[in-house]
Amino acid sequence: METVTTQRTAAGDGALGHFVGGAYLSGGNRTFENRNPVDGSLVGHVTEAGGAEVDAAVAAARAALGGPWRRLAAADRARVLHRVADGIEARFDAFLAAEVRDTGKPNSLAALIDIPRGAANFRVFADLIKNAGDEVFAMATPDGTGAINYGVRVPKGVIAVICPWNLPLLLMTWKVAPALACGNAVVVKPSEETPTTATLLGEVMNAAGVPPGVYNVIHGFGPDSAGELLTRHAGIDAITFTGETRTGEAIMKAAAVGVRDVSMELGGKNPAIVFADANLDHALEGTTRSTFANCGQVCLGTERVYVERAVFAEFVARLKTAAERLRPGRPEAAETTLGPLISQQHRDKVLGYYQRARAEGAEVITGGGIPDMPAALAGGSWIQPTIWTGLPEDSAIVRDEIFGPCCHVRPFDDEDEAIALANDTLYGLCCSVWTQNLARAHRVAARMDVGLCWVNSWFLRDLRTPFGGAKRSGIGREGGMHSLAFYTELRNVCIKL
Ligand code: NAD
Ligand code: 6OD
Repeated sequence: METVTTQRTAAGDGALGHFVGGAYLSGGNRTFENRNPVDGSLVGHVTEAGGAEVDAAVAAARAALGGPWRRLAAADRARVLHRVADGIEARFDAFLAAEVRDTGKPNSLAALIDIPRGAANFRVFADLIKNAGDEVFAMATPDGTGAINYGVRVPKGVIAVICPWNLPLLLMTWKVAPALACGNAVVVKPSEETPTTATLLGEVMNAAGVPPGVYNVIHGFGPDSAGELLTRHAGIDAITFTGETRTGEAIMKAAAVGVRDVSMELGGKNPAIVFADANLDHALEGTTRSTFANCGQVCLGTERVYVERAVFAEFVARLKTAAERLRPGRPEAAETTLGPLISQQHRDKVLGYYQRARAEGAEVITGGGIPDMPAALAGGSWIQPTIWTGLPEDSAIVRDEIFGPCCHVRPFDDEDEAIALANDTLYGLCCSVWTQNLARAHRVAARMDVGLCWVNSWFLRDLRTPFGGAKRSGIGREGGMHSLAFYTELRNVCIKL
């Protein structure tokens, strides 16, 4: 493997390399293209890891496990992680530019959500590990002397972190921060669509004093490439994954060999329920965001909306107006409120659903195609925000996760019907319930088959709370102490007095 300079690699000038043992490396099977979804232009080439690079990254992480990181006092690790957060904030513009080039999302969105959350994830888990207490149980013994049990958190080892492309820095650091806080070493495999911010983070890790090998990044695809090589690697102790349910199933099979632990944050087909007693302005604002934010590419996004019949017509008309007000355009333009989809391939998939909806007789309230864009942006993967009504609940449009800026809206007549419709899905990630009736809010929340239930809000996050999905939306919970539980082995020490 050839070593290349940090500067060249992180700037995207030449092929983007892996970050292994604190240095940037090229080498691997081949390079692949990273394209900007705004206009299809080439962002740069990326080096795809083969077996040798994956071995090197895992070896670097294993070597780091024997080094100082895991032995540091939690407060000292926390100090380093705060410096990582400082480093992201100090290079805010570089992270913003990289994230926007890879994803095409508006600068305003990435500056408000993605990059600040990248830093916040490190601060939250740094503070949490510093203040985490341990369980202690005093017990009686037959001889009367007694015994004391206490828990000791030990790092799980080398964690593989496999990431999607929709919120690259946010979702990667959401897992890397608690893993490092607990004293583990990580090997990150960013999505092939969005490789840059994970790579840039290597520079920040070095500057913050994270020892070499604690944070590693390898690039490539999933099946028969870096992702599969990493998840099958015997040197990996646990796998944390965010992505599609089908990919999660493949990774769970890989994890079964060697009985490795998994955390799975998977797909969704999330409902919103709007009762006639809701504050309709708030429900519309929330549903506009939950359906169209990030061009619908949010796992928590709403693709099914159930609206009480008394307000159905008004709600649909106003959601249509909100969708038609969205402005696609260059990410840096202040008026841009809608980016493109991540790739032409993903647009083909979403457009396939748009065509299918028409063929199945949906009423297309708005959208359904590709917007007219200026010639300079014609190579981008632009798509219209789309709203349908009139499809049966067994339509693929209502059942499959589309992951685009679209939703199907259907009226309901009473609370029981709304709950039954919302729960009639293989997924169970989240829902939004809109009502001003407090008793109803509690009643409905108790009956939703989901991991996260928002009432009169959407994507309102306190990072100490459990995050994860029910049914095919995932296994396990991360967030707060739940992350610490996943990223550590809890050892019980029993001392006879
Ligand atoms: P994806 O499953 O296609 O890919 C995710 C990652 O897995 C990529 O890095 C990919 O290279 C890798 N991968 C693919 N096949 C693999 C294999 N066999 N072995 C190892 N690695 C493999 O998902 P995506 O298209 O990048 O992201 C969109 C999906 O992610 C949607 O389904 C969305 O709902 C889901 N998602 C879920 C959450 C959540 O918190 N539940 C958050 C964000 C996205
Ligand atoms: O906010 C988070 O911590 C989180 N995991 C969000 C997931 C968004 C999905 O696209």
